[in-house]
Amino acid sequence: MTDGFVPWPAEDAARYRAAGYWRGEPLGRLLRDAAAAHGGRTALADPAARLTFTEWDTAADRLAAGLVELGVRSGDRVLVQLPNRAEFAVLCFALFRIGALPVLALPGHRESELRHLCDLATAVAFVTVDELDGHDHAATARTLLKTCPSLRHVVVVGEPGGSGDDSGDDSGDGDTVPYRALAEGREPADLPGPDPSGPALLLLSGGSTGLPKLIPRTHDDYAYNARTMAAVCGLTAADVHLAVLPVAHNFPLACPGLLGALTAGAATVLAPNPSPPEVFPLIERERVTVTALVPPLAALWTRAVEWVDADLSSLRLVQVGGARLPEETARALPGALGCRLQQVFGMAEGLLCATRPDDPEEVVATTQGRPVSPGDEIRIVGSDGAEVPPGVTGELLTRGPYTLRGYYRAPEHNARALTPDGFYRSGDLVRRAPSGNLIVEGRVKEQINRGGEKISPEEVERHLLAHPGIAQAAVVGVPDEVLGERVCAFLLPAPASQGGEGTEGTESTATPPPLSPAALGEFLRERGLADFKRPEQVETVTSWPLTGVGKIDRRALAAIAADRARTAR
Ligand code: OOB
Repeated sequence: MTDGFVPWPAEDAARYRAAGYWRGEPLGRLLRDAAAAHGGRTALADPAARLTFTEWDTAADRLAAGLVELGVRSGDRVLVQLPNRAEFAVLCFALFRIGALPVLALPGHRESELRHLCDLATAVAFVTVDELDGHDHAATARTLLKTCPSLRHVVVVGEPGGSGDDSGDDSGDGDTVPYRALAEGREPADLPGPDPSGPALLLLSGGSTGLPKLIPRTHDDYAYNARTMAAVCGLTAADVHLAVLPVAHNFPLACPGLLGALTAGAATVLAPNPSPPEVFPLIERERVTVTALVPPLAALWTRAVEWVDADLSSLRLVQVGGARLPEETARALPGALGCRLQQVFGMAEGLLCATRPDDPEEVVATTQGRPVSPGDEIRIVGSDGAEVPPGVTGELLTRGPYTLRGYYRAPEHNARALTPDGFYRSGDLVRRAPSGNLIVEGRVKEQINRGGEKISPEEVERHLLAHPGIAQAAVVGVPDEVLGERVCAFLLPAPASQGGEGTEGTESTATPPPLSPAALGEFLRERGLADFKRPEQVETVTSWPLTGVGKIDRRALAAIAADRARTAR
């Protein structure tokens, strides 16, 4: 089995099989079965393509043959960074069929994150798009190809030369190939099916300590994940699922998402852009019935019905998760969008909690639901590790048929992230409401949740410390009305630049302050860090508030940041 993968203990695996959770079917078979049952019906739609289940199935087989010809083998890792378009779905299934593991990067990731993922997974290939949102992904891919030792091939959807090709050659070092050349005109190869109990893909963790970790999801566990969420949402072949969040994320991918829709014979519409003027007409045109949003989008859509004229009457269920949903939005959304709301408290590591479509309004508006599988085990513990009395807030620990038993290639981290008996420490603070539903109260992990996007303060701090003007840095999350939290960097300037004001809004406009958010943003962009991790607020300090044990007091910093933002307004 793949090195660096922690399997479930044999007795648990046997239990999950006996209970029927794990069916021993590789993910590739889900598509084969859907093609057999629903062949000629629409399965995928994006602005450029429309595929039936049969077309999707055949395209995956052909692409698999092309990838094998390129040298991709069972067990290989392939870094994937694609936006919401049909190629993503075709590629994932091509890789599932080979038994190669997609490593699912988000479209917002840049060279720094991609390099880390490539090196951690020792990826043999990187599949990306030529250009997206003004960023030349093909150029980044070429840089990685030169500098990541494991990387042998880059596959580009679109023009492999990239818009800003400065190499002078015709994009040909032989290792960069256009996606269409791999996909077209091939006969399906005869591939031995992968072991369904082994890993099928690697999802990204939000990351709290340092750089993102990789989460191995097996064929068995991920199929169960998708099927269970499809059942919880009551998905049928009559549904039309809309992916508006980046589909490489677990939520729109498999909760129930693209994979859950597939298991139900429902179509998935892939939207490149979640903004209401673009997506509402799409909902009307495609008669979308179900979609997944993060809280800031849920709030935006709820307000946008006032100014975007479209018929949203096909919508029956909107799922919201990824971050705390304000109760006000939870109460307003169903009326505004004319559908039911489902709160989802989930994690790429596994556990999914959700309210159910027939729950009382009060439960849906005020809780984050309950585990979706009878196999999910939950413990809510205090700082001493002992379970807290019912109704008391504590850290959520969980174990179950689709929750990881270890991050990929991370034995030391795993020793801390999981208990000796295999419970995953979520880092989330929850309490159980009398109804049995969980309420997320906060977290103990050092992570910033920016509207559902997870940011590791340590990762951003490491980049900031490379700045010559910065001696020390601490990055914290500050409450934000729209995003829930925003990123604030506290900086202790290096001696030479001390006295530089570092904050915005100073009177002198002649020389820009050296450590302004804009200047730092540019610095971080040059270092290849994703834009969404850039500090939106920057504060300079001359000393740190410390906790009782002498560590930087991040809570005090967050309070200072909120205070300074208030007075700066
Ligand atoms: C989802 O997955 P991740 O891996 O990006 O983030 C997981 C973390 C949780 O541990 C929790 O801290 C936070 O995101 N979270 C929520 C939440 N849902 C997730 N915090 C408060 N309220 C919620 N409803 O975010 C994810 C994965 C699958 C489905 C939905 C979300």
